[in-house]
Amino acid sequence: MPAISYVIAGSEATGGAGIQADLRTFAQLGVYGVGTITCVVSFDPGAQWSHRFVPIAGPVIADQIEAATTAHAPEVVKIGMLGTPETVTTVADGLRRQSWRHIVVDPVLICKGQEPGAALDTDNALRTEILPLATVVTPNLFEAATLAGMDPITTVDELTEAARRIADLGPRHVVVKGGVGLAGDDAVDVYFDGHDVTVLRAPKVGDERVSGAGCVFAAATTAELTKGADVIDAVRTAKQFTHKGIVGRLASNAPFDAVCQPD
Ligand code: PXL
Repeated sequence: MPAISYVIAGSEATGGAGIQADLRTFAQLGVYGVGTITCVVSFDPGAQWSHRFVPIAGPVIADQIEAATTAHAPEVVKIGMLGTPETVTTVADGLRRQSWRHIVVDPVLICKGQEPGAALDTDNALRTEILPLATVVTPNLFEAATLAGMDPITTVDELTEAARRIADLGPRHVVVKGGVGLAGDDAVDVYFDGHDVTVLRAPKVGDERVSGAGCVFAAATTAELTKGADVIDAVRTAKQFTHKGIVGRLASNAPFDAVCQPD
C-alpha cells in the first residue's frame, strides 16, 4: 500500500504554486497525494497578473476533509493557503477530529487580491487556531517577521530569534526560510527544534523569487515525513529538492518563473 500524504490548500490556476505544486511534489517523491481545496486563486493576465481570490464555502471544505480522511487514514498533512478566518476555523475543526503524526503548516499569510483588513484577520486566526496544532511550520522571511512581530529581519541571528518566538506560538519544529530576501550569497534557513538551532545553507539561484518554492518546500517535507524521515532529514531533503526545482525553473507567459523538477 502506498504511503499517503494529505494536503489542504488553495488552487493556483497557472499551476506553479498551491495544491497543483503540492500534489506534483508528492508524486515526484513517491507518495500518493490526496488534496482538499480551500480557495481558488486565478491571476489576472489583463490586470498585471494581480490575484483574483475566491474562497470555497466552509461546508464544502468540511465535506472534502471528511471524504479524504474517511477514505484514507493519512497521518501526515500539509496546510497551505487558507485565505479567510472562516476557512481557518473550518480547517482547525477538521484537523482536531483525528490525531496526526505531523501537521506541516506553510503559513501563507497574504494574497494580494484581498483587502488588507481581511488579510490581517486571517493572519490572526492562523496564529491562534492553526499554529498551536502544527508540528512543523515553514514561514518565509516576510511570514516570519509578521508572526514573530519583528519586522524587518536582516540577519541570521534575527532569523534565529524569529524561529524561537514562533516556536512559542506552539509548533515543535520551526524552519524560517531566509530565501533571496536575506542579504548574502547563500539561501539560509534556520531550523529550531525547541532546543537546538541548525543553520542550513544552499547557494542562491539568482535573486528573483520563484513561484511555488514555499509550497514545494513544505510539500517535500510532508512527503519525507510521510515516508518516515526525522524532521531534520525531511527538511534537508526538501531544501535540496526545492533548490533543484529552482534551478530547473519553468518560464511561461506570466511574469514569474515557477519551480520545476528536472526530468
Ligand atoms: O506561493 C504561495 C501560494 C500558495 N497557495 C496559493 C497561491 C500562492 C501564491 O500565489 O496562489 C493558492
